[in-house]
Amino acid sequence: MVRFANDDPTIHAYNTFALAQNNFNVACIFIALLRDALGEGAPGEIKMGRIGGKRYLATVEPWHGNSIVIYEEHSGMWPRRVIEDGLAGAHAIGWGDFDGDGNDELAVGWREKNFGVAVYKRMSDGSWTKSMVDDGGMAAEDLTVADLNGDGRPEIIAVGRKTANVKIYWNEAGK
Ligand SMILES: [Ca+2]
Ligand SMILES: [Ca+2]
Repeated sequence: MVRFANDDPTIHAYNTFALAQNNFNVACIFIALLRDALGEGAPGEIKMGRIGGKRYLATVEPWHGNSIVIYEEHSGMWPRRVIEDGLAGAHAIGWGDFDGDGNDELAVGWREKNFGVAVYKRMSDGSWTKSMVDDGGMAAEDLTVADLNGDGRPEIIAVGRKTANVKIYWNEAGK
């Protein structure tokens, strides 16, 4: 189970700062710069992770849509699998080994209806489980994944448009 610190009110207050709407672009530039620093590049809605030594491509389909789709490395055509189809305005994805088991999980943010951030994990039987990271506090416009405190466990950094905020979800897995 991936556990994040966003439910801790102290950490939450310390790490969360509301932005005026006209500062939203500053937050987006921050994310873009962080991505450049990480060499993550573009586009924003197709990202590659690794599970069991295989490459997995994650996409939002359709563009800004409701589904999260995974393409698993395979000889010939890569099989397509819809792991989520109930989102609204899905807009942000990022891979990271959040629980430290050597395999990547997929962080997803969406910005419409019951917006939020969740992490999806591929289980050994091929199914995917969903863990909510933020339920209703982040109308995610974009997110990125980076280890900000150098403990080897990546954090999730997300920016919200409708919620006009930036949050760092500190990764407390294994603590
Ligand atoms: Ca993992
Ligand atoms: Ca960390």
